[in-house]
Amino acid sequence: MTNTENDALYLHPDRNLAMELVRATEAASIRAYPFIGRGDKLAADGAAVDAMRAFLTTVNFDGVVVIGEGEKDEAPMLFNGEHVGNGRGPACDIAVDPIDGTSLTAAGRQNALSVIAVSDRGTMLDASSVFYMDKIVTGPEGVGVIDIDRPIGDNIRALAKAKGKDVSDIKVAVLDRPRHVGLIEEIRAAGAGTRLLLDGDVAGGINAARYETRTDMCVGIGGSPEGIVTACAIKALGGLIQGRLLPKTDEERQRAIDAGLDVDRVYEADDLVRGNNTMFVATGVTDGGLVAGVRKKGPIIRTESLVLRSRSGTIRRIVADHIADKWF
Ligand code: VTB
Ligand code: MG
Ligand code: MG
Repeated sequence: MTNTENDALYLHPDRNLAMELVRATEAASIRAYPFIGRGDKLAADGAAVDAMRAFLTTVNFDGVVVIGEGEKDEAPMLFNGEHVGNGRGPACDIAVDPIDGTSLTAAGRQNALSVIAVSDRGTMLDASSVFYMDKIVTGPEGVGVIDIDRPIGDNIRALAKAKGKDVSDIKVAVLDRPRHVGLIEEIRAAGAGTRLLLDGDVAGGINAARYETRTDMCVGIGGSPEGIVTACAIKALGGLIQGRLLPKTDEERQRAIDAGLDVDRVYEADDLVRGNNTMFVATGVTDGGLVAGVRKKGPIIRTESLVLRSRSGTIRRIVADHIADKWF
């Protein structure tokens, strides 16, 4: 081995991990394929969870699930604290969402993704005791400019200025929920436009941070697991995320406090996931703005995935053809 090769290994001991993990999100998407549009979200999720879990056992790493399926989507496995991977290789925290958008998948709607995020062991915030998080996500232009505590109109104007855009050209992604009626009004009153999401604020956040999309910002209350996962992606893409946990009951608030969480604090990207070694992989389940959904083309199943690594600052798009006979 040459010195350069040696250095490369030393500097990037887990460089291939992201590329290995993408197999697990591909598998989850492929297994979810027969359930797209079939009206059974639990069956879709179950198939994706099984596939992801099976694939993860073959991956060279020692992962502990910090954000799992259990609590939120009532899925059977990949629970918080579960060890995944073959136990050899880097010690990591892992966040999984075998399908973000199980209802979208069951309905045959767009924007369902299979997602994994990984960071060094002990760096991911375990926010599993609180279901919801209020968040704001933008691209790099928002850093030092956006403040989740200011009125949305101010943030929109500040971002427009930083981006050199007219406010009327700013598009803000928001989950289409009754709780956001007021927020949506404020966004429009500021002169910006909304992109209402049925589900899937991970994809919404990533699209807000990517430079070539039509979304400039993603705001509002979504899942707190999705907030951590988004933070992993944002670290790789560059961009801003701020989040505040939002317990709905006194009991939930107390559970958060007992878990060492600060429900008044604004968590920045570096608080949601520490360090600069985050990886994010996602494969499309159904078509979306981020990646195409899994599709069958004759004897082939085609998947499209995104692989982000913060340390290298790379964004890879991977299209894979899988021989359908081997899967079904
Ligand atoms: C969001 C959305 C997810 O949960 O995080 C949402 O991005 C939050 O919960 O796709 P509500 O549905 O109660 O608003 C999902 O819809 C499902 O994980
Ligand atoms: Mg899910
Ligand atoms: Mg989800």
